[in-house]
Amino acid sequence: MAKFFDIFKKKKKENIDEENIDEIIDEEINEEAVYEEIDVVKDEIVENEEIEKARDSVIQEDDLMEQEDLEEKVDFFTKLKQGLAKTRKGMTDKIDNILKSYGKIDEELFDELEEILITSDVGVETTMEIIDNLKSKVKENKIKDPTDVKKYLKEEIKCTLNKLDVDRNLNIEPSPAIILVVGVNGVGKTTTIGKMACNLRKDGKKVLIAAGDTFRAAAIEQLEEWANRANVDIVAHSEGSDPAAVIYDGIQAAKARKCDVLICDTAGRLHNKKNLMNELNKIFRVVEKEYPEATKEVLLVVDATTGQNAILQAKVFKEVCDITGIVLTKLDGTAKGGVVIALQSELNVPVKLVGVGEGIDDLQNFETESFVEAII
Ligand SMILES: Nc1nc2c(ncn2[C@@H]2O[C@H](COP(=O)(O)OP(=O)(O)OP(=O)(O)O)[C@@H](O)[C@H]2O)c(=O)[nH]1
Ligand SMILES: [Mg+2]
Repeated sequence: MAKFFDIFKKKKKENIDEENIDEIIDEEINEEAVYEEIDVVKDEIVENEEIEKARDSVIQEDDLMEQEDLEEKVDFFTKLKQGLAKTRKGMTDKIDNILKSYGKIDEELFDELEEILITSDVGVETTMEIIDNLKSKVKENKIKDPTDVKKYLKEEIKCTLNKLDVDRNLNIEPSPAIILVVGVNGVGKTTTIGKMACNLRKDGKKVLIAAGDTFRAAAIEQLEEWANRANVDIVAHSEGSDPAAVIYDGIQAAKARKCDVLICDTAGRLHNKKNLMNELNKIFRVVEKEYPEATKEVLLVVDATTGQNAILQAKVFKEVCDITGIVLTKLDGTAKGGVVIALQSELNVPVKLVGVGEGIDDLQNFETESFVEAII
């Protein structure tokens, strides 16, 4: 650019020496135009440089976000795998050993696989179905090597889990939404609410918790602690007060504070089905009357370490209320993670979240693909 200016300056001097006024005038007019053009070019260069700089920073930001997404995904999968370590040991290692120990594929091999699935809490009916389909696939594809059976077994399990063609995302759109968390005592309701509140807040949602378990004082304090950890607000009454009244107040507060999601804890220790039904019905009536515009999610929390009992509980709750999703907690504490498969195939309710530890980050969305890859 400097060279360009020098040529102009030189040319101007030469013209004055020749004392050709017209030419000088013409030249000056041209010169002015050229200077103007140069200014435009300079502006364009600056503009282009700025655009390039902005583009570079966007690209860098995108790269960073992609990198973060990838890291989060890797982290998510590692955590899931760690959480499912016991199940992997109980299921995968056994399956691998059986497949390696057989020279050919026969009826006995299928019997052994069947036993491993049943003892991992996949459930008798579901296991039979998986093994029958596996037999047909092995025959169809003329599989001869027992170690090749694993790939087909994985596919069959994925197929069983995917049979339920539903959205596994929490039912919280459009806002406002209300999530009722139900389940028997000790399964992990309060812990799940804390973890879920934290995840939703991180997703940019304004979250409020209602302490609907008024059965014991400690339950309210425990939930308050989780609300603090998750950095969200909580509405609570004192011990022994009416749970439906707490939910009522929670709804009014959620409306006044323009919350996106209201998460309600409930008491689990109701001794019989009639009691449970009465208590939950009262809460549901309050929700219907006071918050008809809210998107509803009814999450049943079950404890994976209780195995077949978790399925029984789910069946009872399904009769009492409209469960829209299941949270399976304590998957990290059991070798029988196969219960996920039984739950879905026997109840036709999607497992939406899984608990893989006691920490605030230990609640994950359930994804068929990563789950099956983590256990088998
Ligand atoms: N390892 C493990 N522990 C969990 C998980 N979820 C909950 N827990 C533990 O299970 C215990 C019971 O959890 P709570 O959240 O109090 O269960 P709850 O259903 O609210 O129980 P009640 O209020 O008594 O009905 C606590 O010690 C939790 O730390 C999980 O995913 N993994
Ligand atoms: Mg609780």
